[in-house]
Amino acid sequence: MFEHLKEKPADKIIALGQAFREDPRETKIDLGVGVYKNPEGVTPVMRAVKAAEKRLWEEETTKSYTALAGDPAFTGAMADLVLGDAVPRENVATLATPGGTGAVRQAFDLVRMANPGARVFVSDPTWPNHLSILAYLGVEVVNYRYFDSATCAVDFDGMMADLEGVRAGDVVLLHGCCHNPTGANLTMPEWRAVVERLNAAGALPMIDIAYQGFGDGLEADAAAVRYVAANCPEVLIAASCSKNFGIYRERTGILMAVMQEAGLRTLTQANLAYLNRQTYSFPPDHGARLVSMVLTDDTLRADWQAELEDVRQGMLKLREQLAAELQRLSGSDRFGFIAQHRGMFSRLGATPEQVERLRADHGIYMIGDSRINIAGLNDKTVPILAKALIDAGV
Ligand code: PLP
Ligand code: TYF
Repeated sequence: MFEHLKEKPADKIIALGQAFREDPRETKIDLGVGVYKNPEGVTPVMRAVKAAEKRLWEEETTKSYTALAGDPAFTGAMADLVLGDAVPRENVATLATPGGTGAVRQAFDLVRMANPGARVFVSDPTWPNHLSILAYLGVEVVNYRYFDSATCAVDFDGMMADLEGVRAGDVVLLHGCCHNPTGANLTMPEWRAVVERLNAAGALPMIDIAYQGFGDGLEADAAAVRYVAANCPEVLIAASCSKNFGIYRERTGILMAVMQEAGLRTLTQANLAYLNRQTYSFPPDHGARLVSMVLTDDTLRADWQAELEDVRQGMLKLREQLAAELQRLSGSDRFGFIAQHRGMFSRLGATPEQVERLRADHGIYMIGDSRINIAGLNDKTVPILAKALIDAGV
């Protein structure tokens, strides 16, 4: 049977990580996969997570199954973190999932189940796994313009023009904050215009939020998703705990379906649980339990927020350093966008040839579309990257 299998395209981000590991040069710099690294290049276990893990080891009395939709303590705490008081909880159905990717997958599956004809509009560019999951599920994808390569900012006019094509029942995927791969984000007035457009068309917004706390802060990064949740009849939200809790390998995420018609909640909740049952039955609990412990214990939560804030400030500082160094070397403001972008990523606007030259000549690894992971830098490597970019003619 296996001979009938076809080759599958590799994940380019993961393949780049492999190439980096195989590069023998000591001076190499990894700006590839979106994993936070401290200035020493380490992805640490966050202090509050470590403390929760210790407490869990001492206090946990059973590892029996939780619930198909996950532990309510986790889904409730995450709904609070993401939604704040934007919508009453009787209007929210929740599903614990393996990572944000699990939430994205279950969301697309729910869309297909509820409306097999739905098209999903995605930003051009978007996270490659959005596209690969949609293709796998056989859901029709429509791109909307998002990034202006000349300014490295959002092409909002292009985006709105393309959203004119949205029809009733379509889904429009938006990044809640810290857009991956560009780092360019909508302003609040722009979010309001998008909501007005989608509501006029009868389309459903789906928000993927994988970096809450990495952009402008925990509350500020949730402002858009809260606005959309409060102002649209139905919204899907996929949130990841991988980055902001640093628990990548624990696979912890949540899907939320928000509806103004509270009478639909029981039906929607049952369908969410059904999706988990068909794919993997009970979702993983270890990471979810750590998250709910951290979020509901005042001391752990304060320490987690302080560490997350240090991480965020560190990335902002690197952005400013890189923008300033590039301004100094180029004698122009054309790299100012790096300090404007938010989150882990910036798309620099280099050509694939320039990206390849940076790798071959300098051992600097970034994604082929010139996305860099800001957290891959430190005080010493910022000037090295800046000089290499100018040398490569970026
Ligand atoms: N969505 C986006 C845009 C991401 O960048 C990521 C990245 O890691 C995810 C979702 C999901 O991540 P995970 O499945 O590791 O929680
Ligand atoms: O975009 C990134 O780098 C992160 C991490 O298949 C990631 O979202 C990359 C590839 C992948 C899963 C996660």
